[in-house]
Amino acid sequence: MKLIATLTSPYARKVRIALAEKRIECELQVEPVGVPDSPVFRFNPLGKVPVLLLDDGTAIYDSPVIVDYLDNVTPVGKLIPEPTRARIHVKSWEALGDGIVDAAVGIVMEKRRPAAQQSEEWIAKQRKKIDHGLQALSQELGEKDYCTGATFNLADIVTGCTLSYLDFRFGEIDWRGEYDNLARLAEKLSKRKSFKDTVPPAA
Ligand SMILES: N[C@@H](CCC(=O)N[C@@H](CS)C(=O)NCC(=O)O)C(=O)O
Repeated sequence: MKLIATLTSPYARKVRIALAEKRIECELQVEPVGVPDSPVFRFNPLGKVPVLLLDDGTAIYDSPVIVDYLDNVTPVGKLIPEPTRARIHVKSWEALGDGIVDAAVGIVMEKRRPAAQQSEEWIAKQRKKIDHGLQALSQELGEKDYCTGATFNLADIVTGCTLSYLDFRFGEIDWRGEYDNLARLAEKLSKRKSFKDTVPPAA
């Protein structure tokens, strides 16, 4: 099994942390994305990472599908609970975290375009999603130890990757100053080996 990824993708980091937490061995293949002849198109018609390549050549994407698959490969370190309501709660949390990252990645891409082609209005619209998303994450977390209660699961992985991506690309967003509870959670998560081993390299 092989994971096609970049070292800076927050979606790929989610999968790498899930692999580590579940103690699943997987080769990492780093490939460039966002370039016209990216080799990733050979595995994913959308040209996006992460892609999980199974030994029989099957390509699995995107990150929520990969994590769902991995969680069923072994019961070790279950990341998504079985009961429907609990499962949907965790998956909704994943959708929220990924949605914040979608907006953040979108802004990063927009700012790479020539200045004259950038839309301030579009950037402001994405920024609103980030701000509202952070508020929702904090409200949902409340005073709990982990996102959905007393135990670590996929919701925590996604939240940790999301907050860390904001640090990585948007140092000016002071989410720690605004949300004590998110700061506490992020600090706790950053001590896990799976998070330490997947910190993105300096930009
Ligand atoms: N919904 C996808 C998003 C994946 C994604 O957008 N990955 C970015 C890297 S952070 C990418 O490959 N971008 C290249 C492109 O859009 O061409 C997932 O969760 O896997």
